[in-house]
Amino acid sequence: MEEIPRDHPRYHSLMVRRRLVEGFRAGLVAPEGLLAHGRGEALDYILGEETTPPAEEATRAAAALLLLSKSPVISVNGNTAALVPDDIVRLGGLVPAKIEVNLFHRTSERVAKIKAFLSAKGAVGVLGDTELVEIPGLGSSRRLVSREGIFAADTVLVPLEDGDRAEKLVAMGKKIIAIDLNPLSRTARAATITIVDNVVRAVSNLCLAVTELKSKDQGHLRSILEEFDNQENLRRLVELILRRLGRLSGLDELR
Ligand code: PTJ
Repeated sequence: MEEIPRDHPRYHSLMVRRRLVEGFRAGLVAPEGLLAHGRGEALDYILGEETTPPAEEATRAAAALLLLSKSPVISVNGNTAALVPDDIVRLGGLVPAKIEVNLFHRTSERVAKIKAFLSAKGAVGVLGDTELVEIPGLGSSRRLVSREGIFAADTVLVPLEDGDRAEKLVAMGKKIIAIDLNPLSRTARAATITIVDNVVRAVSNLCLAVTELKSKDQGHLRSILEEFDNQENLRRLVELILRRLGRLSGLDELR
């Protein structure tokens, strides 16, 4: 691939794109994953390409929830595997949480490639290819989940979801942590906790928050959760977007 000059103003963003394209060429990422990333990039651009205070709060609440859970699972799709494989493996070890490959555009070949890729990064016992059962009422291939993984989980971390699975998992009584740059998406609205941030920053921040909170007692973790209100957090994010666009367009009253 051609060299990206380090002094390019969009260097970081171009390097993230490169990781995704390499993941696509290696058979980890679905073609649709490239399109989904473009949508995410546009929202990230509007959010200033940085972790916002509401996202920080959501990340802290998510870390508390993961640590309080008895059987947490990290659901991994093609984009997540290509963009943050090391952080996913690290997070799985820190919590600890099981890792399960779960794809919307599912092929057994891509599941196997993602599993092998994560295993080569140090993940142990990656789920998603055997002992599959169905999430009730879900039509997409995402319904196929591991019996001892997502199906049995009390909390599922779902980076970059595509819509209705989060709702169905909540209906099954599970707690859902979504990572989604779109605060208006169905996933963001349905989740117990939504981290509106780029997965590239969010998973690494989650690792930091879990490390910090790991030594705290359960009462402390519960109080973090009780203080967190997902709908209010999403509302603040939309407000933040409005203010930012207002500032950029020079509309004083929105400053
Ligand atoms: O690997 P597969 O087969 O499971 O497919 C994965 C994709 C992402 C293609 C599939 O889940 C899909 O089609 O997702 P959607 O419906 O495009 O939704 C993805 C959501 O993630 C959108 O709300 C995007 O804004 C958001 N998103 C995209 N890139 C990022 C992101 N959120 C956080 N960080 C990103 N880098």
